[in-house]
Amino acid sequence: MLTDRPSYKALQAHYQQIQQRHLRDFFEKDPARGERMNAEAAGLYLDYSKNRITEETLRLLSALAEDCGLRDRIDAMFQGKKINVTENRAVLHTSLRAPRGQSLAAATVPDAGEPVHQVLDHMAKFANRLRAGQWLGHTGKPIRNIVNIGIGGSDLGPVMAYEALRHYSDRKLTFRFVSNVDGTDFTEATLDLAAEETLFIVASKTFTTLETLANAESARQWTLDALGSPAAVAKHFVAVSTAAEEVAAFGIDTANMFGFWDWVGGRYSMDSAIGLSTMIAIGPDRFGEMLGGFHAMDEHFRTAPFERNLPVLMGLLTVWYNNFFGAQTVAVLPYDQYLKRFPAYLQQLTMESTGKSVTLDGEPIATYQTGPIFWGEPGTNGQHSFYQLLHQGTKLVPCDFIGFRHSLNPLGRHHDLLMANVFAQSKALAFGQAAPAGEPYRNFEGNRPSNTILAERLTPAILGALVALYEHSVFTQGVVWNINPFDQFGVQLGKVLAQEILPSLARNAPVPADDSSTVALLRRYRGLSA
Ligand code: G6Q
Repeated sequence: MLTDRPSYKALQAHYQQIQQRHLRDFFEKDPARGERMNAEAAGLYLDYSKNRITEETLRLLSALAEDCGLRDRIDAMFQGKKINVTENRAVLHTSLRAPRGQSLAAATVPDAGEPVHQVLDHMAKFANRLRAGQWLGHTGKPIRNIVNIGIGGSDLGPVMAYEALRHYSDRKLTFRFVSNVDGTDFTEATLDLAAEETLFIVASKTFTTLETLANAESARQWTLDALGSPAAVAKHFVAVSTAAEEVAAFGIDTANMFGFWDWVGGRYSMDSAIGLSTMIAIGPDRFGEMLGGFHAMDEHFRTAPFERNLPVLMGLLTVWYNNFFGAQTVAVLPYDQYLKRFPAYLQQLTMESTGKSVTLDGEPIATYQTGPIFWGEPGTNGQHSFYQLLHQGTKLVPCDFIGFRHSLNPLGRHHDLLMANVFAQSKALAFGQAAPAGEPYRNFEGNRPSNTILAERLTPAILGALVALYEHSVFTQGVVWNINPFDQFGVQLGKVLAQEILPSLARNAPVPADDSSTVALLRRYRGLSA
């Protein structure tokens, strides 16, 4: 067990020594700490000096990572070992962004080498045709609207990346994302679109996901209603999937299918063919730059010493607050409007990965906490809503601030106003301010930790580096907690029960014997008297 490790016990003892110390005190005793406690990689600068740590804390956290075998686990991932043990799969999203001929796993997992680039070439050919107005719909008009249908990992990455890189996107094209099985999602997304100019990308690794298939069926019906002929499907539907048979059974020509592999987890798939909508939006070259940013961070993670390794540092700091300070959450606060869906994306990446309570050896975890709750909103909006709790609440919420030196939309003083807020917020959180006499409600106790991540500007490469930073931070946390960050059995039970319940929603079906709450709700839903 993690808590039995001497390196963990050493951290517990160290925590007792420094838990009362204030960030004001850390900076007074060590005025140069802001110049020293930073690290840089792949275009990202991380200032971690406003954390409740000393050099000794970092040394002990690094020792914990060593003790937990992080170095070997990193190598095992990059080499394509089957580290997703519960699903008996390799975990090779890093091979999706390795330059041609450079996948470290290709020798053992051949698909992780050249086939990755063949799919990228296929995607590029398709994206270029579509962007040039040469992919024609059933009536001969060029496609102008792209609707991605997918959910979870097949939605959150594409929608986040589309929003994040909108500045670089082809404005002649319209992009929509449909995920929810709630018919409102599909209806609103297609309300103002002409079917003859609309292409659906059905993105589903398994091609069995209920929500996605229901939306894809409705999309097919919508297309047939407008265009009249089943032949239209071939021109208006493409698929991104690992399941060729299911794709063919749906009626999509597998020549218009973009494949990937079982070693790409859903929430780690935005740089696979699942990113087709991103590539159509920004073009293959910029998509390649994004992959380059991912790869630069991968190489940094794989080779940099732990004490200068951004994902390792961020992962270990998350462990520090989660396991020693009892922090329940982490707030991610991007000061960039284009990153408005980044916190939502991170929710899945982090919580589906580390929301586990069984170790890799199948032991229940009783003596320590695993994944914290990740949440957030873009600044400065969050400042006018929940930052109150960050500054004066009773909970400790470590924060990640993300900002850029240059705006993609320079407008008067806006960018300086925005960035002044980043620096002010992390300062206020760290150092606080004493209340005037008799006004305790004005007290800012401070000592609230944060990281600040800065980059030049939000480019495709920087987005790739940022996502890889969090992916590998999550990996680091998973290694320390001895859990599998690559499965998601927690989503199964609800799915199974929904299938069981579905028949009893039909008008004449008997109400099943069930728990009294479920029965009462079913009766209410069906309009039956109690
Ligand atoms: C992510 C999960 C999950 C998955 C969706 C969609 O890691 O596995 O969010 O991406 O359930 O699955 P399909 O792509 O198979 O439709």
